[in-house]
Parts: sequence; C-alpha cells; structure tokens
Amino acid sequence: MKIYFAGSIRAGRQDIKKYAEIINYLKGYGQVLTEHVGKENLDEVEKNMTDQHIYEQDMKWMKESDVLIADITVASIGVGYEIAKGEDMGKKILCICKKPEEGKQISAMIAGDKNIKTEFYETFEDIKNILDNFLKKV
Ligand code: 6IA
Repeated sequence: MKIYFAGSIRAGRQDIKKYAEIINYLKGYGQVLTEHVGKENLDEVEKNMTDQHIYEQDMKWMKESDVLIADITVASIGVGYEIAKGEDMGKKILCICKKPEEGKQISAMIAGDKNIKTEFYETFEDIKNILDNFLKKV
C-alpha cells in the first residue's frame, strides 16, 4: 500500500516529532511516500528545490497513493489543499486531529465533507487505534 501522509510544514513545525512517529507506524502498513513531512532538516534537504518542483513532486506522489492520511491539528493551507486534491482524485481520506480545546472546532470544510473520515485523538495509543481501524478496511 502507498500512503500519502500530510502534515503542516510552513504553517508550523511544532508537531514534527508526532509526525515522525506516525510515519514510522504507517510504515508497518506499506510505503509512506511523504517521509519528509516528519524530517527535522527539511529546509536543508530541500534547499535546492523550487516551490514548483515541490508541488509537482507532491502531486505525482498523491496520484500514486492508495490512501491520504492527514494530521490536521496544525491548520495548514497546504494540508487543506492536499485533502481537496485527494478527494478530487478519489482517494480514501482519513483526517486525524488532536481533540480540540473547549470552544474550538475544526473547519466545517473538513468536518462537513462526507467523503472525509475525521477522527480525534488524545494519546499516541489513540492514533494507533484510529490508523489500524482505517487501514484494516483499505
Ligand atoms: O502549507 P504547508 O507548508 O503547511 O503545507 C504542508 C503540506 O504541503 C505537506 O503535507 C506537504 O505534503 C506539502 N509540502 C509543503 N511544503 C513542502 C516541502 N518543502 N516539501 C514537500 N512537501 C511539502 C517545503 C520547503 C522547505 C524548504 C521548508
């Protein structure tokens, strides 16, 4: 199985360690095409890549992928764009999100889309269970 994992990059890297753990866990299910999302030194690795190159490469990987899994805890325009693109391409989509604080909600554009499954977590154990449940059915 080819997995496209999406997580915030320019919108903020505060969850990078969690992304790396998720990617590591997902590798038990197949090939993660977007390992860079969990890499600490991304700007170093990609310093010679133009934004156009990054975009085209990511869209190529998305076309190849069987599933799109996005951590939407850190609200990112790029991740939102990828979710919409993935939906247009007919991908199976799972969004995961840290349970929002009282009074906060995720975007209605994600929560209101019947083609997107969204699950909330508190612990990494929750994340693993959510991923297992979703990927077992793919
Ligand atoms: O708007 P954001 O940057 O937060 O968007 C994050 C999403 O867009 C991720 O899920 C990635 O798949 C994709 N993306 C954004 N930037 C990159 C990137 N390099 N490399 C690969 N995928 C990306 C960013 C430039 C780097 C020098 C910091």
